[in-house]
Amino acid sequence: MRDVHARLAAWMTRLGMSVRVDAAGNLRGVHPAAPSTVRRLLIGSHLDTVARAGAFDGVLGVVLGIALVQLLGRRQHPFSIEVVGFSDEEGVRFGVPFIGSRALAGTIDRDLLERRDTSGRSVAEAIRDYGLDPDAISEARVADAIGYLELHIEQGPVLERLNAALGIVTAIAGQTRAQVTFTGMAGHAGTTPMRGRRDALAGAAEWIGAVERDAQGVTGLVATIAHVEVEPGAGNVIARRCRATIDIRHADDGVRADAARRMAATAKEIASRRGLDIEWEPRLDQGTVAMDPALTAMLERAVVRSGTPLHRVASGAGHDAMIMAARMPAAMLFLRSPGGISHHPDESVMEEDVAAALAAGLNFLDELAGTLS
Ligand code: HGY
Ligand code: MN
Ligand code: MN
Repeated sequence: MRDVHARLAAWMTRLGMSVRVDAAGNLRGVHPAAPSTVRRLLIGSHLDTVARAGAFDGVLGVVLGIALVQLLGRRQHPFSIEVVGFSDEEGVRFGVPFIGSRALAGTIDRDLLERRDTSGRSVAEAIRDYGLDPDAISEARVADAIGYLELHIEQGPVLERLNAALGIVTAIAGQTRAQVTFTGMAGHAGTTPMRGRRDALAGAAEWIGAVERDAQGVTGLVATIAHVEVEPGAGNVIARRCRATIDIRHADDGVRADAARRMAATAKEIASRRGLDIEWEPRLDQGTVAMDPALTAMLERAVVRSGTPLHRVASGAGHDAMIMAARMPAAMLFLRSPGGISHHPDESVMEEDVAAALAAGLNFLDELAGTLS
């Protein structure tokens, strides 16, 4: 993150932007407006990634924000532009996402600062380790922005299937995340009869299959169990404990909540039948968020003016825009993901789509300025 901050801060500074890192580790560069106004547009995305990620998820939106400032040159709009590189959107390290954007939205609480990573370091300690002051986190909050724009890869197959360069995001699907712990009893793999075992991993495995079958049966529902920790983890010892993360998403909050309830009940049923203890620890219950109609209409006009065909698409992936939307009008523009590939080293973008996004972005700034003057 230090390297990314240094590289992007150098680009921002060269463009005359004032650059800082706030108490949540967000990189923030401000391009001043015409002197007479204090209004501010935020353009941002996240700089953190998942493990073994691609090179565009998140960072593309920050670099495109800087590129828009560069393309503006001496042109001034009746609002300043703040480009934000959020510090932690994926939630990989602490199990809860959107830490950076929650600091700007002012929704970080003590619980979040106390969450610990697998080495036992808390969010607050990690902030201190980086050389920042977690007690100053409230200063990261943005109170007066006129809006938030996020440019991001689609991370799915829709735009490619439509042979479309860009997509206007209508809404961002809600997500439920939890950690589920099955606890049984360790035992000797060679001497313990199969009948009567309290095998935590076997119980979790039965649950994982049941979750997949459940989600396959509901249109638009996705449920993913992708991180499993087994104790003691020796090949000749029956697993005493198995911790698994579950990630459930659907555009309709009711469908998602019902699925979460069903999948928790299934875990409980399997655990009791197998003599296992079960613990379901909620990590996130984020509702579906619609993008702001007025800002999205400006984005649509901007795309049409740039000559790119207009397509609207819902987002299955979560984004900082869903957090910022709680505090200000938010809009998102997707770029096509070749092969629908993301969260994978082969993630890519097409240069002509990046050019289309920048053209639309510049038109969006004009559209926004037109509504203010
Ligand atoms: O998980 C997501 O939806 C995003 O990549 N943070
Ligand atoms: Mn991601
Ligand atoms: Mn992302």
